[in-house]
Amino acid sequence: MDDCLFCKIVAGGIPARVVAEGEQWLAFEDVDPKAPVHVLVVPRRHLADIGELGSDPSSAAAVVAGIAEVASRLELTAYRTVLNTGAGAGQSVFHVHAHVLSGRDLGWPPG
Ligand code: DGP
Repeated sequence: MDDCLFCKIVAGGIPARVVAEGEQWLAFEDVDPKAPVHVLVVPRRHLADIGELGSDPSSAAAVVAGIAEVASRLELTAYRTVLNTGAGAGQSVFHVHAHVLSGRDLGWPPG
């Protein structure tokens, strides 16, 4: 997708601090961190949201593997994974991404 921010990051057209990557996924630091650790895990393929991700089991599995790899690489013992879906729930970039948050107390339930 030519006008997709995260497609541009995946393609290397926009710089990002890459934490880890796989054949079908990329993990990079969020530019506006909400916790000491705030990493985004995205499928390389453009899929708008979790609904589209759910129709691509290969990419869905890749995102989950990416989350696990980030947690392992950063030695996270406790972390939260969030996928905002729809503007009303806070999604602002419509290339599905999992937020991986850690490094502070994470209250429950989330706001
Ligand atoms: P969401 O609101 O759930 O769609 O999350 C989008 C996240 O993307 C938000 O936490 C900020 C992050 N973000 C926006 N633009 C950029 C960028 O250019 N680079 C990086 N690394 N993150 C970005």
